[in-house]
Amino acid sequence: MSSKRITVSCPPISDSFAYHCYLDLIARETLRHTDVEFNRCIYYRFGPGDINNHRFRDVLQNTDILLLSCYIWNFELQLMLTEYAREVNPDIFIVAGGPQVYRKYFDKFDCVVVGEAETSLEHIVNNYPNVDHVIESERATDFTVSPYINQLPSVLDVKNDSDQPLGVIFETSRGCPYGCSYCDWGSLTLQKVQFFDLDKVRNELEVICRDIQPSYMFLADANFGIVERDVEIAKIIVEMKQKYGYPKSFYYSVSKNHPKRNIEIGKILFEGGVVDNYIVSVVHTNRDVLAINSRGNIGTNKFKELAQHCVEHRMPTQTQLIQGLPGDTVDSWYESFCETFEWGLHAESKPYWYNVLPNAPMNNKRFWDEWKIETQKIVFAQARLKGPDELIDKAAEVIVACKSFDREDWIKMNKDSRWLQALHNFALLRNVAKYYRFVKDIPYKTFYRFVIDFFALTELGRTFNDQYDFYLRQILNPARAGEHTPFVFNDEIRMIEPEDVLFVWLVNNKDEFYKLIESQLDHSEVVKDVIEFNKNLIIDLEYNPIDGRTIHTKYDWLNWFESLESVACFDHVLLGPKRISNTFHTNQVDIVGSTEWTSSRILWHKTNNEKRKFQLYAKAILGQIDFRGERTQLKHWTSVS
Ligand code: B12
Ligand code: SF4
Repeated sequence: MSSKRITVSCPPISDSFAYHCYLDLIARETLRHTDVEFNRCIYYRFGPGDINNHRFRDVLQNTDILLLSCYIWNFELQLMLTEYAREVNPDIFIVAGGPQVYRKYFDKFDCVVVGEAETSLEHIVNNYPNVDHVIESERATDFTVSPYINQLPSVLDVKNDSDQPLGVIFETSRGCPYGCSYCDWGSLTLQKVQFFDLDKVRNELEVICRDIQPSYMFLADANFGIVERDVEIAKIIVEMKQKYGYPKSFYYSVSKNHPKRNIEIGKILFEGGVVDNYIVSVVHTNRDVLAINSRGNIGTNKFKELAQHCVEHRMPTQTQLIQGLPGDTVDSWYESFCETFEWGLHAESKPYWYNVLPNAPMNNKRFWDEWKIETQKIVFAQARLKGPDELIDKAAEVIVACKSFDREDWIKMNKDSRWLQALHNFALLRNVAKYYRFVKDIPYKTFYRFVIDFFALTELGRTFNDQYDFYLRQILNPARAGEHTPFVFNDEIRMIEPEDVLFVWLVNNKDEFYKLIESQLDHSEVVKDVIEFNKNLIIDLEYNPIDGRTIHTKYDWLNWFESLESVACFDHVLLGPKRISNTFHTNQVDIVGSTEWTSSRILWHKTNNEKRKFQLYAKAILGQIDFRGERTQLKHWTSVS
């Protein structure tokens, strides 16, 4: 009997940010003692054009078993491929697995695996077509062999075949003991964590960094830092970076508890130049909201402690929040956002929309009925898309209303988020707000509520609010569900996120913006001076490193804010800065991040082409979406008086 031919299809989220072929390697490794041969996997994105042009005809006609690895970002593609495969090869046997396969679609496939591939594939290959339609695979327990080491030629084959940077998924454990109701960690939440053999981890890392040399390495562990040995693993990753220069960048999900260990790991990776910031998965700060969504919470003090460690190590943070959780309201969302500032998390904040995952615990009738959940199919990640193919599978089912907030509230929450990002994260008013917080004892939520409400009455603020409002209403329109709606601002489609648009709009009108602020805050000399200081820190399109920038201050702001850099959160009123007139100058040309992804040069002064100028500015100042709050301010000053 001739051996069976297998093709794995696992298109990544984007070709230019691609984690290519992990499932292909797992399948090859799991079936290494079986009489099978593999075609090169479909490791890239494709569209209807590829199907119509019969790009996959030969490979599918030469396939006995097609393995589809299904995620939110490729499911439409896999369905398209399934239909086409049956057309060109009626005998093909199609097996689907992965977190996005759900009951409604089971009949499209000959076999569906719920759970891990390692414990189901051999059975399927040896027995098909006589296998159950739905297989609930057993938990895999043996993780001593490495797909990367044993299947190295296949990875290198994909790497050579692709003209895009290679990303690899890497694991040191599987499973998560928690059960946040919005999450679907490959059906492995509320599960015992299986830890991979440490020698295997080390050897695998060596092969990945020495031989594969990935641009991105994504650790798929649910809670890195959950055990002491993760510190050791972090050190190994840094050791590899020093030895081989790879991975160029590394991404991981921080364990929910163990703040001390998490910080230790964060510091090792940050100082080792593999991560740019420390990700704090706050989700929400309100305990009731967290409880409704089964998110076991970390005490406020633990977050404050964590923020304090981050400032001491000069490690920028990235705060992850989820907007639209059942139980949330406009006020609690706004307060939650501002509370993270109180904890000392000032740089990038990422407020994600609540994306309903088909296999998440919350996706049951009881919860939906209880919370009267309403969703809308929204094409998100709307900016930075390159072409129409990128739009396929970017639609998500987003919670836009429920018992605790309606659609109008959802719009309001979005507006508040964009303003808080632009004003605080991107630092348009961060210094002024900090002065009010630490010297005048005005909480961030009070300060920003006043400012945001004030701007809503101005022409400047309304110009953004009205257009953003229009955009949000378009995406909420049931008739446009699932349609791509670009954000049009001042007659132009914007390829940056709405918060970037707001920031750029205010920066381009910065004289007016700061004048309006000055008119509203108290008119003392010191407040005027801190506003002027904050204004001068902001890098705008007019900044030119050849001439540089000179600032005159009446108060000693640079030293005062520098001393605040080691204090994360407010606990008592401080004295303001000394009144010392000073002049500072900078010719700063570099934006220095921890890795090459977040480091860049200021280059826009070298061109007179307005469009190009803006592209260079956006790339340097807004470019790395995970690190925006650290890039908008001039940081390197020398005293000239
Ligand atoms: C890496 C990653 C990403 C990368 C992209 C990776 C890529 N390939 O391009 C990035 C960071 C960009 C990303 C983004 C997002 N992600 Co993500 N991501 C992951 C992560 C950490 C690893 C995926 C992985 O490869 N795991 C390792 C493999 C081995 O595990 P596995 O996928 O579970 O596969 C096993 C089984 O499912 C099964 N299996 C899988 N395929 C097949 C096929 C066959 C034939 C068989 C038999 C078995 C089988 O066997 C495998 C091994 O046992 C997972 C979490 C996790 N640890 O799994 C989330 C995860 C996949 N992401 C998730 C989500 C929600 C998102 C976002 C929507 C988040 C957001 N709100 O922005 C976005 C997507 C936005 C979009 N639509 O454009 C969800 C699930 C989504 C879904 N249903 O597909 C996950 C599970 C995390 C979670 N919170 O619940 N993600
Ligand atoms: S969000 Fe994180 S902690 Fe919560 S269940 Fe998912 S993987 Fe586990």
